[in-house]
Amino acid sequence: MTVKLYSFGKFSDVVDPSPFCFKLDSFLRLAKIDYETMEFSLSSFGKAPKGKIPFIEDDGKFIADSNLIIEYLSEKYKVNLNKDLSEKENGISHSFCRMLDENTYWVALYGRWFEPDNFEIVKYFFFNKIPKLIRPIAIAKAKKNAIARINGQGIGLHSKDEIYKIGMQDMQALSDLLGSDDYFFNKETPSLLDITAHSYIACIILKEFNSPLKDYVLKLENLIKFNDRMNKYLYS
Ligand SMILES: N[C@@H](CCC(=O)N[C@@H](CS)C(=O)NCC(=O)O)C(=O)O
Repeated sequence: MTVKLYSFGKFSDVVDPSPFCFKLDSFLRLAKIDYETMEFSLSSFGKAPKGKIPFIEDDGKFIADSNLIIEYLSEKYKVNLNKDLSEKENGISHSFCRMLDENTYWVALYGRWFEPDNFEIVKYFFFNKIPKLIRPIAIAKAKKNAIARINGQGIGLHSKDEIYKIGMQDMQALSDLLGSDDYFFNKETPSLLDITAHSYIACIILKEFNSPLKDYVLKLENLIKFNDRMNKYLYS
């Protein structure tokens, strides 16, 4: 049975501009699960069980949230990407994945929606299929929602410098944890933290977007080499 993956789809030279969708795509590849990516349109949000993307359809069931989907599929297909991790490594992996999904993500989102040049690209990618007449209304509504979410989460209440510093600290911690290893925890093959970290690094350094966070990450040589290694492992 083929899993249907509802994501945003290819953007620039990455499989998806959303780290949640990117991570899930990497998981499906690594786990060798048969899947097809459904074409994105704004109406995909209408089908989304929790109003967010990604989600999957499997055996007639719709399941939302990248991490819950990974848990569901890992159980169903008896896959454990963290099988070689010790309890301590598992604990560290869990904390870093949460840091990326629940903290770093918001800094990246801020960069996409609040840097005017980046926002022009966001507008084009997400809204170019919407009829021209109603496009400005759809964009204004989406921006209002993004501001509400960013402020509601709390990150948007900080100054621009503070926001980027928060993201830089996360990426520095990731770089420190990886050190000179090929994969996190010096394993032979990627684990959950590898695919999660890869999705964030790749999305932050996308050539179309610019931000102080991107500039910072580009200087973290081990993360850039890791990004290349993961691209080769999964996407070439
Ligand atoms: N916890 C969710 C987060 C998914 C998420 O925030 N997706 C964003 C796109 S990157 C979204 O759908 N945002 C639309 C909204 O919040 O209205 C996951 O891991 O899948």
